[in-house]
Amino acid sequence: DSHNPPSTDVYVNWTVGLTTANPDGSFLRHDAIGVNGAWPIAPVYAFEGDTLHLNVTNVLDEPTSIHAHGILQNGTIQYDGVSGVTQCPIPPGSSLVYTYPLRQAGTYWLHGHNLGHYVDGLRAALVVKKRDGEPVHCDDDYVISLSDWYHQKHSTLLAQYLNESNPDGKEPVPDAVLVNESQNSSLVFEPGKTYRLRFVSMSAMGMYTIWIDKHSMTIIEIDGVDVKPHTVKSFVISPAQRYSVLVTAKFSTTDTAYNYQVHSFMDPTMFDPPPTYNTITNLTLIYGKNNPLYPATNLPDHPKTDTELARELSLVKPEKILHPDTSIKLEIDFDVLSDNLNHGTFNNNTYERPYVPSYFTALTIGDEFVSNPIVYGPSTNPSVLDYMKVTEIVLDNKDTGSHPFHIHGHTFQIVEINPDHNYDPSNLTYIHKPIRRDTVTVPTGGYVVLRFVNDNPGVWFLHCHIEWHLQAGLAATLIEAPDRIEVGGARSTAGLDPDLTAQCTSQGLGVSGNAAGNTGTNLTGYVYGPQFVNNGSSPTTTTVTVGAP
Ligand SMILES: *[C@@H]1O[C@H](CO)[C@@H](O)[C@H](O)[C@H]1NC(C)=O
Ligand SMILES: [Cu+2]
Repeated sequence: DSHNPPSTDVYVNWTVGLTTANPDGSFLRHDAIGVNGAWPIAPVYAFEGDTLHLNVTNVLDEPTSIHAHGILQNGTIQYDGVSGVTQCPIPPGSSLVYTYPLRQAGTYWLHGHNLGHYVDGLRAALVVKKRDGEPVHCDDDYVISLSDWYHQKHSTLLAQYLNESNPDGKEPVPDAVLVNESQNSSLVFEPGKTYRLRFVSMSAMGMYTIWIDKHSMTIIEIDGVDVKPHTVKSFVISPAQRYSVLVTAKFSTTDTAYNYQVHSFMDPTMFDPPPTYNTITNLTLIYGKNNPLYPATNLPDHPKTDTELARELSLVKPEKILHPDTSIKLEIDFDVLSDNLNHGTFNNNTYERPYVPSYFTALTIGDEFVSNPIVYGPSTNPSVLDYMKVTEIVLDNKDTGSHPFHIHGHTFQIVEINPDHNYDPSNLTYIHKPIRRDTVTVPTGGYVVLRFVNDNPGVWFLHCHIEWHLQAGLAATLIEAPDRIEVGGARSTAGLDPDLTAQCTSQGLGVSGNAAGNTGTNLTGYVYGPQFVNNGSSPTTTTVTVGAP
């Protein structure tokens, strides 16, 4: 409506450093990562059409970077914030101003994209409101973040996880489940009003089932994409996903005499051994500050999963199923590789960060080689996509856990999702009116087929959003329309933010040439990731890995 301000520049200053945090009240951490000396980090709010200027100053003693999850960065990929893909991480003592227009209304989040920093706390919601008013009425709008919390630093836990003594790849078990980064958060509900609750999962690993005592939820948005209102009792949200739901407050005096709880249940069976504490954390909806709590209801029986919602939800702007020009099949698995560590793999190949960020390779390698996947380095799992063609990606899960996959630079149609068996081209049941989102859970022993138009030239990361699995190499790069990748009107690094190139150089990392910093396809000196050996059963060699930390 006309009350909303005209497009503006939104300036946010984040000095990223260590801070104290004790969100579960049982362990004071001095090495949490916060912003401007505080944690949790306040959400960032803007209107569609605004330009965000996120000035990040790194006062940690290790490099960092910030990604805006779900923001498509069309034309602004230099600020996508992925270390090793679109930039070298910001070194200690340096700053980078991430500058990009916010063209998409919806619920997003900002998080560290280097060294698992978001697991240590470097995460915040990013809410972009529609300038002309939301299509669905609500009286008020709240963010509810969901996260897991560890008492130890991510790097300490990572060293235990990626360790020869952990050949099964058992992930670190969180010490607490948080809602709005707390275990006793609350929101005020006024009788009869309708609220939009924006659930944002900032989880490192946990999947949460959400329900509210005696209140139903009407889903209206998934990952920044508007869907037709669909009422559910409960749903499952995976790491990095978002759901906006409408909830209408009770108005009868019998009902408003109570306060009610929003429950977030983390499935303990994902962990080995499963956590023994109560993995349900609640947020209280306050109708009156002295009201008794309405008796808590139990975990509902069939919470809606990605698999069901992909068929039950429909887009506000319906789309027909896209017909693919190219299909890329990625088999997901975990194996002990040649470095004796358990890694995530696509088609038996694990991701290893290149010496030159892949986007810089695309800008500098030259016309003759820019569309040749070899120049990006075999250990970046590169796929080259042609401009305006339709890409299909089959994520076929051969692992015994489910994995939430995210693609940077796109929302994608989910045209098939099946938890019952692995991919079989002769046995597919397509979803003809697909939804779109940017993060999808690939079920255990099942698969997902997704499709999108190659309309966003750039180098986009495709990875599991379980942060442990990303660090274990479950990632790939999409080199999209490389012949059209340019910055400041040219395919060279001259038009880049000069801080980006300076920050690579100051850390001894490459800014031009192929993945090894050479010309053409000469990969002399290229550091491959650890290799697949005999089904991982008998590792023989150890690969020394270098690159950005
Ligand atoms: C949260 O709600 C659940 C029931 O869903 C209950 O078991 C648990 O004790 C509650 N937690 C707290 C801290 O009240
Ligand atoms: Cu995973």
